[in-house]
Amino acid sequence: MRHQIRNRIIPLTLILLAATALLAVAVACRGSADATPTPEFSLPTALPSPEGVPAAGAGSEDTAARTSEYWTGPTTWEPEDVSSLERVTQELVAPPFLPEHEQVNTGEPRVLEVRMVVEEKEIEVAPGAFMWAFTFNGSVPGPIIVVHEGDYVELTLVNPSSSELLHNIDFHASVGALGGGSLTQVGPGQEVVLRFRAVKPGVFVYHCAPGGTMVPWHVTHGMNGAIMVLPKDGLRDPAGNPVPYDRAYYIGEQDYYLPRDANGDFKRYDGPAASLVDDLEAMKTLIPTHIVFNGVTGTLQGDGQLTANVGENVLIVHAQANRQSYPHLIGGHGDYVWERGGFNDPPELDLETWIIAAGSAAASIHTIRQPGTYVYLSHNLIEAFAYDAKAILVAEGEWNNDLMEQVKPPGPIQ
Ligand SMILES: [Cu+2]
Repeated sequence: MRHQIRNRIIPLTLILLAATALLAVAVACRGSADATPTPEFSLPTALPSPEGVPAAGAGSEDTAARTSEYWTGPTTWEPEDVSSLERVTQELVAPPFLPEHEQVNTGEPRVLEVRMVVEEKEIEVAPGAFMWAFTFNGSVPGPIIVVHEGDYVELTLVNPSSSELLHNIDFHASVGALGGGSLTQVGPGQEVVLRFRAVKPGVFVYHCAPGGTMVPWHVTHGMNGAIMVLPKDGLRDPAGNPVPYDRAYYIGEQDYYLPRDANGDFKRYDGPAASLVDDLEAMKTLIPTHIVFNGVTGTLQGDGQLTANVGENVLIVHAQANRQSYPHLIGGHGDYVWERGGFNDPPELDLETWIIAAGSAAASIHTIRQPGTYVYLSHNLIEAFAYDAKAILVAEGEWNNDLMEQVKPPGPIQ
């Protein structure tokens, strides 16, 4: 018996040795073909200890902290000196509005200071459908930041002690450290300051990304927003001519996955973390229970409808942090559309519908030529009307019969 086992073990050992040798050769070949090591990113799912969080403003003596599991940056590090740059505080505002900003700013780069405070709060997504939202500054989506290419964004992220959960922020507009996610982990009662340079002009998503399945859990609980990085000389058409906008709106499209009880009713929970287990099951169906614009159903309709005047260029920034969307303006067009969000790309002209990829934002300018009611929606019409992925835009001004006229009103067939 023992002999039989030994007879099996020896060939097995040989096979394992051969496999190991082959693997070593494969790794060596890969290493010579591609000298850049594959980075291994992993984010902690638990609150880091205070010593594990890199200290703001610390110098090279902080190397040990910065090479901890929360930081994949250089092994030596000196703070960047931005003391000579103008500092501006940007007062963030609730969606669908944008903070005060200039469309053109060809001056020196600036440091824009912004402040975001986490707020975990229960919202009523639709009548009878409650959810604990995880928010930046209390809104879904979080506020939009507007800067110019080359500017620095200096964010103070505050997680008040009233929170239950760890949060952070991943800026798709930034470079390094998982979009800042690994440098901004803040537990309840902590704040952190992150500065990054906006080197790519365009519209970009930001979102909370605390690691693992916490990432989609936080994002689908509303913890996402957008930043617009304008070219220094403003938006341009494909020929390079300026395309200024007269007003701007910001839409965050949100998919929610709310758990139901045995009767099919939406469940309600006592606190932010209580729904986690049920939420993970609901999320993994990949079938949203709600798809809305700006937090809850109907936000951009009725009292919240968007307004414009005939003759204006209306800019709409539309972000979707987790899912695709198909914007369309019923009764109009996307006169200029930066479908993938990058302002280094010339805009597409005169589109009927465009696509927003999951985890991105698009910018579109609509020249309003007729008064009346427009519907800005996702042209998956089930998502627009059976869910509520839509906004109403009402324009005032003079009707143009040359563009459209009802030649004969509805009446009996003659
Ligand atoms: Cu979060």
